[in-house]
Amino acid sequence: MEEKIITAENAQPEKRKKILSCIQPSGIPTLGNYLGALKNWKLLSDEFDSAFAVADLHAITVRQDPQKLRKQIMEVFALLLAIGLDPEKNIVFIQSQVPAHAQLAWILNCYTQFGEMARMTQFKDKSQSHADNINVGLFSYPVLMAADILLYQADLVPVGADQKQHLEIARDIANRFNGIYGKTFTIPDPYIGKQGARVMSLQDPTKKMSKSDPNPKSYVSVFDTPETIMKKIRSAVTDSEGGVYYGDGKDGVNNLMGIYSCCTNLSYEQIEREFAGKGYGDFKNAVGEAVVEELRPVRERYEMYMKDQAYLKEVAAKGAATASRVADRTLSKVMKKCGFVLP
Ligand code: ATP
Ligand code: LTN
Repeated sequence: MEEKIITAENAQPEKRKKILSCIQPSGIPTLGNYLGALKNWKLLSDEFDSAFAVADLHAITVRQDPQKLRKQIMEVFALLLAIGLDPEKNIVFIQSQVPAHAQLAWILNCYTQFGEMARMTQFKDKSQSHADNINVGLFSYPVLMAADILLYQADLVPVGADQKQHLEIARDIANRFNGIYGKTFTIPDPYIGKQGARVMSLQDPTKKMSKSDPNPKSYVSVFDTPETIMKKIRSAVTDSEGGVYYGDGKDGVNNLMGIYSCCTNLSYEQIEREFAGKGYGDFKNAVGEAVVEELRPVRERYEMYMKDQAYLKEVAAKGAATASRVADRTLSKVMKKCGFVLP
């Protein structure tokens, strides 16, 4: 058989995979958001064609104060730059500035079943914690998330473990649409980093650390000062036994070990060796210091970006224009397939 010689002319460059992820501006991001999602985004952004957004449309599924929301959107946008995402190489944008997200979400709503949404764990949890406002947006939240992902034909979606169920729905919706109309959407895979996939609350280590938790002692915010971080980690709930090792019934210690491991790259065995014969006081001090050092450069860059709001707005507008070009291509394809008449 004739051997095919690959030359510069006939080479089919392997298509770079695409990733997309978003974070809600529903409060100040926590160490959980950072270790579970943002840190991976930076690592992956060097390797993939990437788009990252502030999911502000998602944030209004829970009642927000307009002034606070406006502030938080810009804070989280500044944070995306502070973690090192390069807006020249990645698409970094604000979801509501790209109308295609809301447009595709409406269409996909009509290809999603009521029963599929009703069994979403996050919907059940949030309907309990916001019993006075179980709005339809909260219910169809995963459809908007599917629209975010499918518009960019993302291959991979880096998220924390809590978002796995929403990713499965996005895949189901995409498969269903492709089944009816022929291949339209790339089927996305979740990318869930091993460590930090689920950082737990410092006050109740059976619950995930959440930026909307009413008790600020339960989370470390990425903008907390070193003193606050040390105080919060020192008051983290552990157990009365005293040994630093990973095990059943040691949720608090397991959580701190996970955090320490993410910040230092040490394995659990190495951590157990480091703290053999030592108490929780020494351990918590070491965890606190590791977290302070991990977040220090992020906080410093964040403070620098926040001083220049005009620059942030300009970067966001450019990001939205680029995002719209990509998203509109997919939206037009979908609209044609559904039978709409394009202008
Ligand atoms: P809220 O608490 O307002 O519901 P959230 O922090 O859970 O918000 P997002 O802001 O949308 O949710 O999350 C952004 C990313 O951070 C997602 O990929 C999510 O999986 C991840 N994430 C959130 N909390 C944690 C956590 N405790 N541990 C690991 N990853 C997390
Ligand atoms: N629901 C997500 C935030 C989010 C998202 C997305 C994540 C909105 N749209 C698209 C990945 C891809 C959450 O993490 N709570």
